[in-house]
Amino acid sequence: MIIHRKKIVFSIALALGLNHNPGYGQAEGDTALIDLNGSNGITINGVTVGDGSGGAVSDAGDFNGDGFDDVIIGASSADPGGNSSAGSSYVVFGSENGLPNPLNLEDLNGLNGIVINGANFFDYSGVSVSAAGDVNGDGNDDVIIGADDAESNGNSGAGISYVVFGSVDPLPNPLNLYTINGINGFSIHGSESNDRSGHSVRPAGDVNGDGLDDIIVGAFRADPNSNNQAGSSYVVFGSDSPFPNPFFSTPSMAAMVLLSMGLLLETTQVNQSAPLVMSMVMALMTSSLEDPEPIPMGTIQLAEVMCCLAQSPPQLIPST
Ligand SMILES: [Ca+2]
Ligand SMILES: [Ca+2]
Ligand SMILES: [Ca+2]
Repeated sequence: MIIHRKKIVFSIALALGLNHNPGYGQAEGDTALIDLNGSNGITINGVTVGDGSGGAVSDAGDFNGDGFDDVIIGASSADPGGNSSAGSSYVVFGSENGLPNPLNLEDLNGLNGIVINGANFFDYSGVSVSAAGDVNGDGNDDVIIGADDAESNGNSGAGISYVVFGSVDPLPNPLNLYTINGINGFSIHGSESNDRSGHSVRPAGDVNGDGLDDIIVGAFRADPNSNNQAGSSYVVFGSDSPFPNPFFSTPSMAAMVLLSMGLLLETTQVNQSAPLVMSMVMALMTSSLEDPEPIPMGTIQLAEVMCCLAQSPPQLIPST
């Protein structure tokens, strides 16, 4: 801890031009960030004033499948397409040929990396970024991007997290998150206003041991069981069956799926479009039928719904 503080102090001193010589706060052999020269590391610079690139950083696995690890950088205050703070995230591809130093994010061209832009203004996409593992089991590493201020299903600040599937084939550059369609990735929508789901996103390993990587999404301002801002976290299991998109967010959305299968009679809970219902039903129908587990009606929780959609569908019990 003390060492870290020294490094921080030293970095500040450098930034202020107070000290350019090793000695103050820098032990022999330390490397100041300003000394990165391309052979010992590189600097990656943001595009525009106020973008805030580097507010979140992570490894990105091997997103483009070329055998070299990639990184992902969030700039949640970026204004892609003039949309204030829609946010941008940048996947920078690793390379055996060396990377420019500094690497300017505006130079990403689809070959050396891609830009992933937020869907709507003030979504703050890229507030969290991470490798996701291989969520869909196609052999390519995927990434996950949080947009914790995004509106979901009319709920402001519910938050949306986007899993973008990696690919060896070139992806559009820029890739806009509003084009995520269930084939190139899927979106995980928060439940209630101001849940801020996606404020944190991380890979979860393989929690359920099915060989597919899982992810975890944090909603630190969720109010489970009427406990104000007790917070909720959601583990979403990977699946090699098609994901519904958007991924259900609320119990009422789950109810729609069940209703559409003739298993729930509470029509007041249906308020979504037919295509969305159909996509969810298709996901259910194409999922594995192994190890069904009954889920009682009326007690549908988000995590259980995620389970039933992402993994094997449960044996549904009709409402009485
Ligand atoms: Ca790569
Ligand atoms: Ca994948
Ligand atoms: Ca798994």
